[in-house]
Amino acid sequence: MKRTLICQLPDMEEKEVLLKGWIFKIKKFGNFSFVTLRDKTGLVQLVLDDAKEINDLKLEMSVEVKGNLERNIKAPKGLEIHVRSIKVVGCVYYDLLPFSINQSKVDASLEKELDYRYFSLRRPDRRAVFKVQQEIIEAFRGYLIGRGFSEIHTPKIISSGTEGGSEMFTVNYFETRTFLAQSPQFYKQMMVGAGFESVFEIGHAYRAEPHNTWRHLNEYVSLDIEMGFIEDEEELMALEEGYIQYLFKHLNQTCKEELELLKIELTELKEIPRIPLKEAQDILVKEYDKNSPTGNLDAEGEMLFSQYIKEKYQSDFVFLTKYPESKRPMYTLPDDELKGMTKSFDLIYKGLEITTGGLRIHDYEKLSANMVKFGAKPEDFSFYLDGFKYGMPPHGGFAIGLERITMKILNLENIRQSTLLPRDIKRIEP
Ligand code: AMO
Repeated sequence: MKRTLICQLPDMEEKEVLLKGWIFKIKKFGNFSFVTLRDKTGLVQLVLDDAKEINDLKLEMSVEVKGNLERNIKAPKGLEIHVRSIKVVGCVYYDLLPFSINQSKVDASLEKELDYRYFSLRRPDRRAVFKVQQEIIEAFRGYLIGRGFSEIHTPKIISSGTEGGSEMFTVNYFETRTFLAQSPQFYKQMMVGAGFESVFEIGHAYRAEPHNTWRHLNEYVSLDIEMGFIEDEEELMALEEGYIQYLFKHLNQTCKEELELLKIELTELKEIPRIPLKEAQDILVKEYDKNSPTGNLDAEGEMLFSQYIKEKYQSDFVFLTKYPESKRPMYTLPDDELKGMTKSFDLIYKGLEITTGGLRIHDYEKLSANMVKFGAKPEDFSFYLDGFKYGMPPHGGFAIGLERITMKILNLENIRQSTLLPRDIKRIEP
């Protein structure tokens, strides 16, 4: 007999079916029991009346069930399975479950849920986060391939940093000290110059940031884009805005059940306001008496400014533009019309930066000079810099943090909730 998935049951006639899954709930009555079976597609009520079979069942065993599908308006979703036989195919070895997963409230801390990730993800609402995440990636890929982009995969073991600062993990690579990539920045630029013109990558990035916050991971997935022959950063912001509009429509089509389960409503996205950083800083002082660090907003500033934008423009998103040279990596293109500023931007979504992007310096001599200005030795970067000797076109790009955008779409409080198996300063297991 062929297996039926729980999601297929509503469209089937009343007949005998074979289901496979886990025992999610057991409710015993006098001479019968209701058992909820869970598979990857949903939940269904089983009706059992064999006392021995019922007594042998324990929560979370995996089982194969043969029974008759019957319609019953009193049953959840109007369906139940009258069980003829039930076979345990995955035994359990516990006295007490780590915590209960079949109640609406979870009786475990986030840390405990993460310790038992293989178990907590059995909750349909926890797994729903990752279905949404899967579709964020699917939409990213679909949107860009539809616009002629090529997907690339670049090395994560690298010889030098890309983003400046000291936030790098070292790796012993035979006799050499190497690093885990902070981003695919150099390689995505290199591939633009190599003739692909427009590329994207979905891959891990590593930051040895020594702080444990609700928005930082030490390993995250970066959705990267780079494109050649563009004139200004407005084109990049338009591309990202287009992606987010496309994404919201895609999620409403592909994740209807998950969004309902997680109580998320995604309304059509309007134009995203674009505001120079300096103006945002001035608004923060004027409206909230809030001072910002030089050349950036801090976490509180991002929150307050998002609040302001929501009230003024009814937008959950805002692009901050024109960051100062001193606060951007050495590859960022200075803005000739605004001394000391760059042609770069951040995208803030519900109080959190989810993207950095901008135009890059594409002229070999200017890039070498900028490296020196930033205190780097051009010869240390020759593997990257030399590619600029052969007609590198004007180009730019951006990167979206996958866990951050997932977290904000789903209104989660901590980035670890949108990370399958987080790596942070305290956690490298499971
Ligand atoms: P940046 O360093 O700002 O830019 O990173 C881009 C985006 O990646 C996400 N991100 C993180 N997510 C979780 N934990 C972290 N520790 C973390 N660090 C970064 C954020 C951030 O906006 N090369 C440039 C991008 C470009 O210009 O194309 C870069 O990596 O969502």
